[in-house]
Amino acid sequence: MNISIIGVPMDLGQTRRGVDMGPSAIRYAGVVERLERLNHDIEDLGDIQIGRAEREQDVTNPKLRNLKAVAEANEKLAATVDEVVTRGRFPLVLGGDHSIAIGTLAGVAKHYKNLGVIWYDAHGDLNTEETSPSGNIHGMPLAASLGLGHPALTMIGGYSPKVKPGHIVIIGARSLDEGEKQLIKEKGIKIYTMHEVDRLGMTKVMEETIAYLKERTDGVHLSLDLDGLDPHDAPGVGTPVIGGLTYRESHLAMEMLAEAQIITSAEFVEVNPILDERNKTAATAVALMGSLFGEKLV
Ligand code: B3U
Ligand code: MN
Ligand code: MN
Repeated sequence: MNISIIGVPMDLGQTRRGVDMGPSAIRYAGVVERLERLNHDIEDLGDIQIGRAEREQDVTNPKLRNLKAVAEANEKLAATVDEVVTRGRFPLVLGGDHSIAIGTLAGVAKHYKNLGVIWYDAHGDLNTEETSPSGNIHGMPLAASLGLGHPALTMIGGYSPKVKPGHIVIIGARSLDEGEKQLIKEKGIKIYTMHEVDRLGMTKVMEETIAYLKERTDGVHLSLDLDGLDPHDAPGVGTPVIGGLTYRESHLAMEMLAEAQIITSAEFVEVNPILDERNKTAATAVALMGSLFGEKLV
């Protein structure tokens, strides 16, 4: 595979500093070497520049913190991702907080008629400024990609929506706000909360997810929030939630996706080295990328 790595040192989608160092931590954990060992062609495009003005906390609208800065960075990311896909390469985006999924999806979705999305996360990220309890945009990217919320977010890349509700699968959810629960029901979004993961097991969850998306979509974006994993395995995240997906379940999920060959773009987000234990979360992210891109145990 021809893979292009794009770093997004963005921490303005939430209020805990440090997640802007995620791309550095993931590179330090050896992502390029790991994927090169699997005989992929790797191009590291470096980081999207987040300007100085963009880095200042703007709370003029507490319901949409740092809206302008987040929107500007996402426009840049969308253009870069679009260019990577146009060149026939696989975009691998390193976050940064999850608000950057808006830009990744904006860059990817125009290349597909029916893009599928796997949202691997403790949260639904389906809030809008009306339903968000925090005003943090990292809790809104999936809603924005569905065309819901502020036009500065929904119209990134100049079009909306990026994805249809019937083409999304959420995996690992265990912290959903009331507005998000309503939206999931109303739109019929497929979701495997921790309840279903425990009940069915990860094998069945992934078999069903793969079959569901294969039937409906012509490409699948994997948006993996490290807080989908249990804090024991991924402590370096801004909003840890106990009772999460294990290291082993997550590897199995990545291996099954590799085997199914359905993933056409991916992002790994919310790695916060300041909150981490000896770069454990970044190392976990890199190990999962290894499995996603074809690493085998024997
Ligand atoms: N749902 C909450 C919390 C949250 C969302 N995403 C993360 N945390 N990482 C919110 O603020 O929207
Ligand atoms: Mn998230
Ligand atoms: Mn999350």
